[in-house]
Amino acid sequence: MDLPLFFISDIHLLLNPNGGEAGRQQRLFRFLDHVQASGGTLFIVGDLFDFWFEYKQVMPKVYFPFLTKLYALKESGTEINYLLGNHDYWVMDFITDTLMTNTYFDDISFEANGKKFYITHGDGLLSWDRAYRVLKRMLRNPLFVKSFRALHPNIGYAFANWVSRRGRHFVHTDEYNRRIVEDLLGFADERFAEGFDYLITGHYHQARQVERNGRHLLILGDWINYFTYGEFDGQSLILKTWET
Ligand SMILES: [Mn+2]
Repeated sequence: MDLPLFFISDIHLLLNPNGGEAGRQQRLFRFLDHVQASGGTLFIVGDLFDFWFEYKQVMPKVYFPFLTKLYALKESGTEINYLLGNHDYWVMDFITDTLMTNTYFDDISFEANGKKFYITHGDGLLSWDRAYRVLKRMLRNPLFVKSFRALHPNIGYAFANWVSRRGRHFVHTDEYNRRIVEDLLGFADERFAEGFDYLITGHYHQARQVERNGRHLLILGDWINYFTYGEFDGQSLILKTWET
C-alpha cells in the first residue's frame, strides 16, 4: 500500500445531473489527478454514486465520464480501494474486477506505517438506528437483490430515483450533528480500546476530526458541501479540503 493514503466518501454522483454536476465532477477529477501524481493509494469510503445497481449485462451510462476517469487512474497503477455504502452496495464484476483494485462489502481494518486503521462507511452505527439496521439487512439480502435484479433496469432505476429524491437531507442542525459525533465517539472509543489509532467514517455529511489521546476519529464530510478528504502521509492523518 503506497503512501500517502487518501480517503474520500459521499460523492453521490447524480443519476440526473443538475447544472452544477459537471463542475463538481471536474473538481473531483483534479483531485484524482493529484492522487495519481502523489503516487499514493485511494480509498473511496462509500456512496460514490447516488445510486449504483449493476446487472449481469447492464450498468448506468450516466456515469461514463467518471468511469473512464477512474479507469485511467487505475490503469496508471494507482491502487483504488472501494468500500461500499448504502447508495452503491449493489455491484457486480464491472466494479469489482474492471474498475476497482479492491472492493469491500463491509468494514475493513489494516496497518500502515505502524498505525492501525478502521474504515467504515458508517450507516447503521448510531445507537438509536435500530430500525435502519433491519432495513439495511433486508436491502442487502441476496434474495431481495436477486428479485430487484429481475426487474427491468428502467423500473429499478425509476424506483431508486424516487427513493433518492425523498431521502435527500444532507444538511442537519448543529444539535443533531453534535449528537451524531458524540454517538460515533462511543463506537470510536471501543475501536481505540482494541488498539486502533484511526477510525474513519463517511455517511454523516459532516466534516469533523476529533482527537482522543493521540487517536483520531475522522468523519469525512462529503463532496456536495464540503469537498473534504483525509490524508495519511505516514506520520499523521489530517482532514483537508480540496481547492478551498
Ligand atoms: Mn451513506
